[in-house]
Amino acid sequence: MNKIADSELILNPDGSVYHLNLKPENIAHTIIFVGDQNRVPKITKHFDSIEFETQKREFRTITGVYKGIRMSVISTGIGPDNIDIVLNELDALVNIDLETRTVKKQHTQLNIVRIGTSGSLQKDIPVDSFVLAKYGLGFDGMLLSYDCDHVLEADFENAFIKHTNWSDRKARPYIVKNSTALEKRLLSNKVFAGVTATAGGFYGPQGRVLRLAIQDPELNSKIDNFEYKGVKITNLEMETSAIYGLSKLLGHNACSMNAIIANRANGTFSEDPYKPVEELIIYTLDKLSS
Ligand code: R1P
Repeated sequence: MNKIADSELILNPDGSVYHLNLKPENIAHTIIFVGDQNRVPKITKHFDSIEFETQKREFRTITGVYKGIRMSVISTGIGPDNIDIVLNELDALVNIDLETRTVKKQHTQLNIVRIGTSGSLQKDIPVDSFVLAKYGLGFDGMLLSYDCDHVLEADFENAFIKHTNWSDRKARPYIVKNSTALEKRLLSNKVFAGVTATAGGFYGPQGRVLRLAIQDPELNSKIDNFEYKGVKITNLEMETSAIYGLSKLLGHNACSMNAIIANRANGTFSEDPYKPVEELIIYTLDKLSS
């Protein structure tokens, strides 16, 4: 068995994984991701009990029990680069023996649900609504560093690239499906469903113009009116495609839920963005425990 070198899987002196500061016993197998570290206690305040808490940089973890289910809530910070760290280190906690630094024979699967905030790209998906991502569409290119063709939706990607006349100078967009099992548990008529697009930045990469011109000013409207087999691109944020891609590669289940706090199609922003986030937290906890 190949031993993973100290430089490749970095552990802290106490044996915890380098960025997340976690040991295997600190995490549950049902994990909620949020972007903002201050959103972590907004979820765990609903828990019946808390057993563990830690933070390093933007990565804050609280583990406890909600209605009899052990869960961990982890903040990922902003962006796909952070998701690369979080997913790989969480997977190492369950699928690598940290003592021998070898991959375990028995695979452990995690259930990962993101509770995020996002901007809608469709006029009819208003602020304060919820969106579930059937697919993640990555503009960030992060996943493409991995051997990943087998988890990608190639026909869907090609249709999108053709429709948008995507520039070769930018990373190729990639599309990955969610976990159908988690979608079944989380979807209802209170939730819009579609493709969540993920950008590797907040301003230019999402088509926002302040002082800098962008490569394709028409891109957001081309994204709005793209449709593939009846599925539309609903919203734009910064984590979902990376979560879906790495989860699928590593053999974990993932589903991403976003509270819509901005509508990019009509230029509106929620009057109280904390309200839909709080409502999505309660909705998601309820669905995960029923
Ligand atoms: C940008 O403001 C951040 O907010 C959104 C984006 O994906 C990005 O992380 O999500 P979170 O509120 O979950 O962080």
